[in-house]
Amino acid sequence: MKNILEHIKISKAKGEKLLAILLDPDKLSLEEIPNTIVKLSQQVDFIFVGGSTIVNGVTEKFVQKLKDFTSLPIVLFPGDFSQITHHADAILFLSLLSGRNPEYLIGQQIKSVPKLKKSNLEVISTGYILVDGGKETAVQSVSKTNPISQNNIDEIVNTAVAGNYLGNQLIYIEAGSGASYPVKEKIINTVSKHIPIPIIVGGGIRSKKQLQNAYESGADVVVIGTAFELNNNFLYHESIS
Ligand code: 1GP
Repeated sequence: MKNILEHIKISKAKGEKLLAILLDPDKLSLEEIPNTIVKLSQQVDFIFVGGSTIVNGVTEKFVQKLKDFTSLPIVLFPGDFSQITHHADAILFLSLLSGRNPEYLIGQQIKSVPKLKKSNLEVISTGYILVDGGKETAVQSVSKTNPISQNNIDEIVNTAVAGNYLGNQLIYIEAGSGASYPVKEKIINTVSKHIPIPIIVGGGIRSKKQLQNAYESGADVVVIGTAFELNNNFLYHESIS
C-alpha cells in the first residue's frame, strides 16, 4: 500500500472501519513472528510496530522479519526516534499533545529527522492524546507526563481540535497499553464531532464488544495490542476478558 493516510481517509469517507494490530518487539521475539503472523485474520489492515522501551536496533530486525512473512502495511508507532527503520512503510509522527514534556512534543521529532530524510517512509503527522485508562501505563512513565482524565471531555476535545489546527493528519486517543479500561465511547463520539480528520483509538480494548463500541462511537482505526498478545486467537473468537 503506497499511501496509508489516503487509505485511512478514503475508508473514513466510506464509513469503513480499520483495524491495526500492535506488535511490540519488546514482548514478541523474532522467532515467534512466523506463528504470530498466521493468526492475523483478514480483518487486519495494518501492523503497528512500537513500544515504549525497545532496545536499540531490535525494531529494524523485527520489521525486516515481519516483511518476510506478511504483505500487510507496517506502520511504525515509535516510543522514541531510535525505533525508526526505513524497512517499514510509514511512521506515525507522534507529538504527545496531552503532555507538557518538550522532549515528546518536539524533541524526539527533531532527533528523528536525519533518519527520516534518508528513508522513503510515509510520514503521518499524528496528534497523540493520552487519557487515563485506570492505571499508570508505559507511555505515562516513559514520557513523564500525566494523562488527561476521561471526565475532562472539554480538555480532550480542545486538545484534539488544537492538533487539527496545528495540521495533524490523524488524532490518536490512547488509554495506554494494557489499560484497565479503554477510551470511553462518549469521548470518541464527542471528539469525532469536532474534528474532520480520522481518529485512531487504542489502549485496553480486550473484547469484540469494546472494539465494536469504539467503531460505533466514531473511531476510524482501532489498535489492539495486549488482547492479541495474550490470545492470538482473539480475532477469531470472542472476548478474553
Ligand atoms: C497501545 O493503543 C495501543 O499504544 C494498544 O493498547 O495493548 O491495551 O491493546 P493495548
